[in-house]
Amino acid sequence: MILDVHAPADDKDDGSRVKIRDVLDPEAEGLYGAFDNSGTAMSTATPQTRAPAFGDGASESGQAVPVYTVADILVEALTELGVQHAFGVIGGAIAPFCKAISRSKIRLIHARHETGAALAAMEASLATGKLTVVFVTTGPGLTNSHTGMVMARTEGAKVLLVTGSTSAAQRGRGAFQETGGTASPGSPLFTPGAVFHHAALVEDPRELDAFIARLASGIARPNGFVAHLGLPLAVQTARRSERTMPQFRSAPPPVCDAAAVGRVAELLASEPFVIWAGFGARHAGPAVRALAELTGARVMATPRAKGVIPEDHPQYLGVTGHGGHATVDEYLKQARPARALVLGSRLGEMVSFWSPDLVPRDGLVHVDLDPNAFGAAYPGVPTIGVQAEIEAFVEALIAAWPPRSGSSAPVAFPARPLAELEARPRGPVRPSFLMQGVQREIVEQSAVSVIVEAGNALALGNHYLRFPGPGRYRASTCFASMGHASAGVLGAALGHEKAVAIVGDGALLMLNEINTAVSYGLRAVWIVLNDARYGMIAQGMRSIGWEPFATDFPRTDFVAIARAMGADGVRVDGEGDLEAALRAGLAAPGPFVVDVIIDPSEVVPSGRRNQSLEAQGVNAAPATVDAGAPRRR
Ligand SMILES: Cc1ncc(C[n+]2csc(CCOP(=O)(O)OP(=O)(O)O)c2C)c(N)n1
Repeated sequence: MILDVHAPADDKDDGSRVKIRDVLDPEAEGLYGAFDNSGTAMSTATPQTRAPAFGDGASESGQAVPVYTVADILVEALTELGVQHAFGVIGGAIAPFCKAISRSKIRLIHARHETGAALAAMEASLATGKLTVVFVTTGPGLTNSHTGMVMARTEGAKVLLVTGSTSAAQRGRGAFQETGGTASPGSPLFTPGAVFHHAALVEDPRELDAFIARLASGIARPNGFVAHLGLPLAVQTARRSERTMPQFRSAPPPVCDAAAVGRVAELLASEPFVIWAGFGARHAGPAVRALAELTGARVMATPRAKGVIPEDHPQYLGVTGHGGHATVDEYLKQARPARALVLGSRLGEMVSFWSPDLVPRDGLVHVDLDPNAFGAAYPGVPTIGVQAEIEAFVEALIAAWPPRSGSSAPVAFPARPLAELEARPRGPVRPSFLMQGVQREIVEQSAVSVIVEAGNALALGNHYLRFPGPGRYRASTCFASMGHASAGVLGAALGHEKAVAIVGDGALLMLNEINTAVSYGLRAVWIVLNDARYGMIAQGMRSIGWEPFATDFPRTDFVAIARAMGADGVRVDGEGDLEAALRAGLAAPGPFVVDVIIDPSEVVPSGRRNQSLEAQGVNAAPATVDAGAPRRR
């Protein structure tokens, strides 16, 4: 008979701490034999073998001592670190960890695909600012999560991937979905590097302390942290007599030294400059606005920085890069500021298209936490790199700004309002008309967040939507996996009162988590650009002189799909129906699809993306090896 103790489902003190009792929880006991590694329910017979016990359950005096499973210890530590949500798909190899989550304060969201779970977790983290957990099983569970983890890294989220792995005694013997050890030699999935800031396969329960300490210090960083913890099944259920709680408390972000700020202030005050705000400035909205108003500098934003200063602010110029605004180029040509102050952007392709037109004559003052950003996109342009956290830097710059400096904006440059479109009586909905509707009915009438999908939605959102503040618009301009918005909207909905995804029909067919949203009653809305094709690909092919091939697919009825999965929806065949449909989406108490039949002939404002593809050799190799590397003009 086993006399050690176990943490039962309903036995909590303050709702987060696991209390210990000296009987074995029969429900948890059954769990060890309850699944095969694919998650299929099997017999619940009492298992013949038990995981090894760390802590023997009895002191020398014969008194029972508390013993905790590693899974419970980990979940308690994660709760302490602020985790609110865990997304994933359960399989046998991760079942004990999931069980521990299910009896904690952390909300467990059981998704339909690991990629969807990971993308939703990423968006939940970005919406809440909290570490979010992804749980997956061995083998395909782990590999399916990979895209989401890469995206989480590129989007600056705080995500911990917890994966089951094969217990040591079964490794190398053809274990089902075998993962870890010799089955994954040197795998980047278990190694810190381009995807994971930190990764470990914990073989001994005592290693957990170091992992949790590393996690605690990692999530204190201002620019995201993505970690992977592989837990063999036997380790999840192993027991220790001591819990491990994170002792680390966050340190203030690094600030650059006052002398460097002073030199930058002198330099920028000497001649007109423009502010180029990036994703890294998203938490520094008030400071960036104050700097602009103090100095008179105009502000341009990367797509992910939309709303850093209100997009109707008189000093705001517009968006750069994909879906960007001509007003930006026109201003730079007319006003000819001397420098750009870049705040928290790598200035990559979809943000700049590496265009020399966006670089003022004396180059860039580039502020970023990551020094690898300096000179990367524009290696030939004079750049002063300042390694600092953006808000702290901008506040220091304001404090150091020389009194009586002149305005940086000698050219009066009115923002050009968007044309007002009338609903046309027949024909499918023009994408521009749809976006006008989204702006009026959703952005201006509510505080919901809007997330745009990889595809035409990305350029449309960047170009047509105008946000009064930061934190309501999500777009991916780095990794941009289809499914980002269609699944990510679940996480965004958990962090806001409601979230709206603008998605292509192809993306929603590739990956949807509508059914998961129904399971949990999430207030997620999908506005579908239903054009029965991979529209961005078809338009892209045309723009580089190709006749589109293989881009069409059968028209899909997404309202029928939504209803079949327990959600609701409405179809929009013409522009006259749009307003009411968007209002219905906004008012819907649960998951809702607005299926909009789109006019595929209206070319979306994708900026220079297709020219950029040509410059990279989509039709022929670039003419010279120097092509695409802009230099000082
Ligand atoms: C996972 C993944 N595969 C392929 C792509 C390349 N890609 C970008 S947009 C696109 C087509 C999008 O079509 P759809 O979702 O129907 O949206 P539309 O452009 O028609 O609005 C493809 C295949 C991608 N971004 N992500």
